[in-house]
Amino acid sequence: MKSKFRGALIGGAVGDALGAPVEGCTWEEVRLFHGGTMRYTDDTEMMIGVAESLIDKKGFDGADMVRKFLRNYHAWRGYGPGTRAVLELLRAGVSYAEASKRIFDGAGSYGNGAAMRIAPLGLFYCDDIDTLWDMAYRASHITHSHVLGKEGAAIMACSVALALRGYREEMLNALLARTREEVYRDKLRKIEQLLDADRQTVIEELGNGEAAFESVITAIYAFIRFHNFKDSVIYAISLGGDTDTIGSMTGAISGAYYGEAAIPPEWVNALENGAKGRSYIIWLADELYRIRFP
Ligand code: R7I
Ligand code: MG
Ligand code: MG
Repeated sequence: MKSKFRGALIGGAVGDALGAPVEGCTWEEVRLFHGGTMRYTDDTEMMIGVAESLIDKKGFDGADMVRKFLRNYHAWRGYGPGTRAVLELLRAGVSYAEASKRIFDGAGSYGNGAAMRIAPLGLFYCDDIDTLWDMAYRASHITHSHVLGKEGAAIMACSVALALRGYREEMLNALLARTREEVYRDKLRKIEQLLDADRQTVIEELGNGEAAFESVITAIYAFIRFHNFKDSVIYAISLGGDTDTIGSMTGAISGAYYGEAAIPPEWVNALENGAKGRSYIIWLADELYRIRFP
């Protein structure tokens, strides 16, 4: 179980860092790339904030999570424009109940920014899916008030919890039993018929974009289609589009399922290891584990 906690956090960071240099590229461009130290992006920086807050507060605490996000924020890690705007509002003192509702003309964001950071919550509340679903909505609201942004994050959190508990394809029915939004239900139902599909069909049917409903189900699909960590994450990135985020979410789910030992050591060793780098992320995973399974 401890190895699975590490797998989820390091797996997410590695998927993010592998996908980062090719974010927005086509598969043809992805193939032309690679080498060097791998830097993670906003996906992992925010995941670290979620983990830190859960550890400090021994559970979800919105005001504290806001503080963690602001303390860790480095614009150069490549935040989405909506999240950047919300973090500025929060820094200016707007309450976190309000800030996320002010963007996209009051619609709130349905970007994948809430889903991409949620893995630690899935680990923390792994044994209580009702509470997990509710907490995922609350943790998402800090930056993503659109219901599709929250639902995507709840599905991602639930996938991590189910993977930790040994679910693979069986997670699809468990997710369908929870998910209310039709765009997600529709894509979850398609996964089993797409297991041999070519890339173009997968991109058309499931998506590879920055909207949560264009990427969360794609990450679950990449986990289910292959039978080891490496193949799933390489496949996720090979779809092009929002590569760091789909790579990160696939890495987190796969890491929770297979454990730390399944992650290629050359990937882990290439991951940046300065302040809040690889060693710190492993420490966060161990702390979360220690709190949940004392
Ligand atoms: O969701 P968010 O934090 O973005 C995360 C992405 C990941 O790929 C990271 O790796 C990083 O690169 O950014 O940031 P948002 O700006 O809230 O949402 C992402 C995008 O989704 C936006 O830039 C919009 O293009 C789109 N989007 C919307 N468009 C119209 N109306 C999100 N919500 C809306 C909306 O309500
Ligand atoms: Mg990113
Ligand atoms: Mg991204």
